[in-house]
Amino acid sequence: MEKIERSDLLLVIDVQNDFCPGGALPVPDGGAVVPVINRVIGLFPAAGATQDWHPAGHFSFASSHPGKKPFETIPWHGQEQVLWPDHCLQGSAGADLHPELEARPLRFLLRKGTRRDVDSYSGFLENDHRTSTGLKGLLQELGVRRIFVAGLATDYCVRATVLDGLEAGFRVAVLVDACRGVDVPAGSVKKALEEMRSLGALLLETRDLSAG
Ligand code: VGL
Ligand code: ZN
Repeated sequence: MEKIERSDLLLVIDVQNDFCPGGALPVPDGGAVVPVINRVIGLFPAAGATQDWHPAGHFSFASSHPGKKPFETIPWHGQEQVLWPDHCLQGSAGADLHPELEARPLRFLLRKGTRRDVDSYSGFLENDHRTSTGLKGLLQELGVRRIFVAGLATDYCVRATVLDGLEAGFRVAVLVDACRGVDVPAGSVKKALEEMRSLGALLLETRDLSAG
C-alpha cells in the first residue's frame, strides 16, 4: 500500500480526445484511463494536467514534411523525431480533455508543444531538453514533493514527464493501470516502463493507493 501524503500531486498527462479511440492519434484503449483516473483523483490533495496543444503546421506532423507518412521518423538535432498524424490542434475538439474526465479538481492545465518548431513530450521540458515549460517551478511553489503520473501515452509523454520529473528532483510514481501507450515501435511500452523503473520511478497500480 502507498499512503498519499500532503505534498503529493496527481499529474494527468494528455487525456485528450485525439489520443482516445475516434481521435486523430488514438492510443490503443486510451479511453480506459478515464474511469481509473476518476476513481482516484479525489484521493489526492492536488491534481494538475498537461494538454498537448499544437499550432497548425507543427513540425511533428507528417503533413508538414512532403513525402513523409505518419509514424516515419526524421533526424532532429541528433535525436529521432517520430512524425505523427495532425493532432491536438489548438482550439480543436480533438485537443479538448476527454469529456468524461473528472476535471473539476485540476488546479492547473499546462499546455505544451505550442511552438511550431519544437515538439514537447515532457510536461517539464520541450524536446530540446532545455526549454522549460515552467512546471518545475509551479510544483515547487505548490510544495509538491512527489508526483503520481497517469494518462497518455506511456511510451511518449508519460515516459518523458517521468524522466524529467526525476531529473528535477521530485519523487515520481507511475500509476501503471491509469496509463496506456502507443507501442510504436512495438515493445516501446515495456521498454519505457523498465526505463522509468530503473531510473528511480516507483511503478504502482491504483489499487495500491490508500488515502492519506
Ligand atoms: C503524444 C505523440 C505526439 C503523447 C503527444 O501525449 O504521448 N504522443 N504528441
Ligand atoms: Zn503532440
